[in-house]
Amino acid sequence: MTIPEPLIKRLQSARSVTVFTGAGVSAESGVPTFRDAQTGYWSKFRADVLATPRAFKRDPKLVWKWYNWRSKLVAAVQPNPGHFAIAQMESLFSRFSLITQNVDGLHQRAGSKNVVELHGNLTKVKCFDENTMVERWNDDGQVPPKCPRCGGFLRPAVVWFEEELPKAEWRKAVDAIECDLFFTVGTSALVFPAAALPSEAAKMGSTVVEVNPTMTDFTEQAHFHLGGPSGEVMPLIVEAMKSAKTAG
Ligand code: BV8
Repeated sequence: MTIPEPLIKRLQSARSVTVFTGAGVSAESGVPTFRDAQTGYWSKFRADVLATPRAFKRDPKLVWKWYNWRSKLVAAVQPNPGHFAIAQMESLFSRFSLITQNVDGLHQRAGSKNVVELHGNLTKVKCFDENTMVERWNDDGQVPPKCPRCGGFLRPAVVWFEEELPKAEWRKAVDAIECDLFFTVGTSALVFPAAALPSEAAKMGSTVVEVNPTMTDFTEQAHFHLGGPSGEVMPLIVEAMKSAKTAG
C-alpha cells in the first residue's frame, strides 16, 4: 500500500491531528473485535446479555467472569505496530489527541501518553454501588469480589451500553474533532455517541482519513479511505511524515 500524495502533503502541513480508534487497532495483537464474524466477542456473546448494568444485576458472576477472561487475554498480548506508530505520532505534530473506544490499555502500553478512554478501561475496577474506583480488595474467592468500603459488588470500570460516557473524556473528544487531520482507525463507527465523532469532524472541516481493511457506514464521508490493516498503514503514515520532515 502507498500513502496517496495529496495525503502526504496534508500530513506535511498539518499542525493539529486527532486519532480516533476502535477494536480493529487491537485485532493484530490477537484481541477479538466486536463484530468481525469469525472472532467477534458479540458472535459468542450478546452485548445486551453481558455489557449493560441490567445484565450485571441479573447475573453478576457471569458478567464478572467474562470481563475477567477478557482482561487476562489482554494482559497476555502485546501492542502491535499500529499502536506503536500512533504513539510515535504524539511527538510529530504541535497538537495531537488520541481518543479511543478501546478498553484494553494497549495504547498506553505502546507508549501513548495522553489517551482519552471514552469507554473506560477493562484493567480497572470500581464499586457497582458507589461508582468509585477500587485499587485493592480482599480476594477471598468471592465472584464478583466485594467493595472493601461498602460490601457491594465490584465491576469492571468500563462504560456499558445505556451508561453515560465520562463527561471529562467526552469533552476532550469533542474539543479534538476540529483539527487539520482526523484519523478514524479500526472502527465500524456503529456505537454512539462515539461513532458520531468522525462525521462531526468532517462537518467541522477536518480532513478525515479512514483506516480500515473494509468499508464502513462512514467510508463515503471520508476524504481518504486507506484499505489496509492499521498495523501496516499507520507505520506508513509515520514514515511518510518523517521523510517529509527530513525533505524539509
Ligand atoms: C449512551 C465498553 C446515553 C464495554 C462499549 C437504546 C437504549 C440505550 C442506548 C442506546 C439505544 N440505542 C442506541 C443506543 C446508544 C448505544 C449504542 O450506540 N448502541 C448501539 C449498539 C446501537 N450507546 C450507548 O449505550 C452508550 N451510552 O448512549 O448513553 C444513554 C444513557 C441511557 C439510556 C440511553 C442513552 C454507551 C456505549 C458504550 C458501550 N461500551 N465498550 C466493553 O468493552 O465490554 S462499546 C464497544 O463496542 C467498544 O467500546 C466500541 O465502541 C464498540 C465496538 O466498536 P468498534 O471498536 O468499532 O469494533 P467493531 O468490532 O464494531 O469494528 C472493528 C472494526 O475494525 C471493523 O470495521 C473492522 O473492519 C476493523 N478492523 C478489523 N481488523 C482491523 C480493522 N481495522 C484496522 N486494522 C485491522 N487489522
